Amino acid sequence: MRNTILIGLLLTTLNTAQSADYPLGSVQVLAPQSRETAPVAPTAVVYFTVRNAGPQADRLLGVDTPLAGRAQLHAMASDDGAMSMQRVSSVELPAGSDTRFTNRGYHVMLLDLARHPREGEQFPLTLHFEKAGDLQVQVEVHRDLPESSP
Ligand SMILES: [Cu+2]
Repeated sequence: MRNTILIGLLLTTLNTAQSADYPLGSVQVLAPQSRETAPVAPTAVVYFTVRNAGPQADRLLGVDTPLAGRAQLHAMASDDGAMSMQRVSSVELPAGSDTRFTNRGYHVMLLDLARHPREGEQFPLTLHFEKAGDLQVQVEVHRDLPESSP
């Protein structure tokens, strides 16, 4: 019984430490995460939430990382009932709201991978905002990610 409680406390601590947040003025990037990919996989994805707490809308214009030759903003779109993804040139970040990058909506797609990220690793990703400027975050790599993150 005592051991169970102790393990519970440890897990809570790990979960808190796991989710790093990165503020830049009124814009905040919450819990940037990637999924471990197979060595043959041609791409990797990055998920996070952008919180725009300011009174003005902003826009995410692009991202880059030394891990990949190309990093693109993608959106899921329904094409005759089948979901497919499309590259978008920017993502609107309305004032006072959270914009989620998940497996069901916007996401970052990494192509031309220099190497394949492994569970437990971190890699840098720089986000370019139209108004807030550039923000570098550390993306945490997990083997399994929840359906929608965070
Ligand atoms: Cu994609």
